[in-house]
Amino acid sequence: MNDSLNQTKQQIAELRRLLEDYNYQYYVQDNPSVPDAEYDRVMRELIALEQAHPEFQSPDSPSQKVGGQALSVFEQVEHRVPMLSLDNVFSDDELKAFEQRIFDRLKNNQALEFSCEPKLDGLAISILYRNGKLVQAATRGDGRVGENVTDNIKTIRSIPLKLRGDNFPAELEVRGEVFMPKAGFEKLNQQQKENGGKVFANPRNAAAGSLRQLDSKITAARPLAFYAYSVGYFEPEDNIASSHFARMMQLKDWGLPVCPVIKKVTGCQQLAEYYQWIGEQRNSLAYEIDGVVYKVDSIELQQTLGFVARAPRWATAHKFPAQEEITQLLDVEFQVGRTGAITPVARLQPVSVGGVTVSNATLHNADEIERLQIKIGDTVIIRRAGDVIPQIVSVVEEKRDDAELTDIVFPTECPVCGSHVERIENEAVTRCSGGLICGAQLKESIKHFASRKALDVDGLGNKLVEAFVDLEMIKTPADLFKLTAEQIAQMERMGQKSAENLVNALEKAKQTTLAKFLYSLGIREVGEATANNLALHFKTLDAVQTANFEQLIEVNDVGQVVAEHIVSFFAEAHNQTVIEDLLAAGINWPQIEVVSADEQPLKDKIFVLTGTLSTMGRNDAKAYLQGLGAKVTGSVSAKTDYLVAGESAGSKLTKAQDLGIEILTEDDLTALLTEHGVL
Ligand code: D41
Repeated sequence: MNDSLNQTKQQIAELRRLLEDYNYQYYVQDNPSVPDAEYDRVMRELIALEQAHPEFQSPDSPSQKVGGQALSVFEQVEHRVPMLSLDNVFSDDELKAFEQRIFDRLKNNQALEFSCEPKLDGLAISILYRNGKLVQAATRGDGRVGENVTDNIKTIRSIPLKLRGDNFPAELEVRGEVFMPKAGFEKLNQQQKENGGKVFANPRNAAAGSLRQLDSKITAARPLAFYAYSVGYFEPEDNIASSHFARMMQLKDWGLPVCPVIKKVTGCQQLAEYYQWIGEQRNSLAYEIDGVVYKVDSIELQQTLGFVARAPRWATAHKFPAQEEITQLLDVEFQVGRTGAITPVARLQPVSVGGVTVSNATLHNADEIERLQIKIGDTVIIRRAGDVIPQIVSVVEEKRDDAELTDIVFPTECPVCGSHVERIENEAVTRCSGGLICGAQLKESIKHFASRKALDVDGLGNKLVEAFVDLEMIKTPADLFKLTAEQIAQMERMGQKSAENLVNALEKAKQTTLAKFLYSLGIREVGEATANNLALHFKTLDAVQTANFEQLIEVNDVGQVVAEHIVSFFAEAHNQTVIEDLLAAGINWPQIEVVSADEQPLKDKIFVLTGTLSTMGRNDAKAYLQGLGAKVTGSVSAKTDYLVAGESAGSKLTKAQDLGIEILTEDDLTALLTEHGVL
């Protein structure tokens, strides 16, 4: 080989090593070492070199993660060691019985060590590494024979194509779960909806559907992830640890991702504690789980215990109570929201789902009804996940009795005010065109107007607002300020005292800020942060009202859609009248000081936000900071001035600490924003 070729070869090797390192830092250590843009740059460089020099192509190059030729069928693969299944327990009693069976078999009652991990809701696969190189991957199938999905598995970024270090067995079969993190699942379904593709019912189906693609380029585009959970066949035996937990740590050293909340415990009581602990974190985990798995930690004891009917005696899954149930769709009602959006709501035969009685579920919009092909009277599967409104997953076709079904008819008139409804092309939402003439929109607008982040009227509850509107005592938000204590005292469950308190609260609410006033108007897509940016940018109500589209999109965080909503809101004569009435009622705010761009208090300071903030969204925080002149970036570097660390901040926090960057807590941030008059 000539010198220049040799150099290219070395360059390719170096780029591959870099990318392998980045992947390891990112997926296994959970500590990204470079921004995504840098990763992409190196990847592009590698791909360009490999294309120019096909002689240096290699099946284990990180560039192979983009997918290859499509297959016509999946080949069958026999597993070297069968992939066992898992038994389940559903209660503490069943858990005790599991431990007792182990004691009986071992003829020993000594508390045992267990390794515990979440039970991911994905699909099991087996990956074979030969001399550290990924040579084959197969689905579990029936446990004995699975499907060869090597090309697809190779596209998953967290799965290394080459192991790290040198003390791994020459033949090593790694078992684990392929899954789709919640965020990726939401995003994928959004894309599928937009492109008219299949919408997946849950992350598990999405993961399975994505892995079983004959064209690995499709799999490559799907946000799949992997955690290893056991070792299958290996040879030679010298270097492998003798406990499950220690083996998982070895896999991690060799570059394979292992679930970070894996834990070693002793005895049945601690198993129950682990179950409780994971249950508490369930909603905040980035992926769906349906329980936890306990495994006797000693491999020697595992071998003594053996298995029955394909399930090991030394392991069990402790499942969370079912989150899905079957029930019947009794009726569909249509609710009208603040912006006129009409949402179909399913009324269900009440059923207990994981301990909570569910009698309503959202059907989102007309597309969802179409997708589900659902009719009133259908038997349906519903799912409750965390605190979100229950959803209908699917119709149980087998239980359909056509004679008992009624079609769901989307209304052509608003069910509340009778105005015509409109659906803009390519938008999923159907809206009532009635504006504040519509009682439902009026009620929701007034609730919003008086809410804590808007004018913050103390003592004006939802029921009271609804009653005022129903009795036609209020026709616009401005009418609130005309109410007298005598009128209010007439209302149900209102005494003279609380009526007076409400009048006082309304009086107090008149003193506000321009940002809160703009937010309180309920302009579509104008949240707290946008309202704040508008106020900081334009300084006066008049300037906001007269701003045109081009001027609006100059504002931080205001895109074309928001700008259009703002323009059309102020163009509406009716809205102008409401604003005039509100100002006439005495609503006022302090003048915003005009600060030139170079006097912005955080001018050119670079902030990074990480973790969860409890009092505001990360986007809000970003907009507030930008409003003060700061730059907000995604990754920590030596140039970063401040890192704002919310709840469960991870690798960015560690990195900032390492670099000696000033760390702000959420309280520090709130204090900073308050100091500059933003909050
Ligand atoms: O997270 C999982 N879904 C998971 C599945 C896990 N964490 N551990 C598992 N361990 C096993 C044994 C004990 C047999 C090695 C499993 C599974 N099996 C499993 N997944 C599908 C069938 C069996």
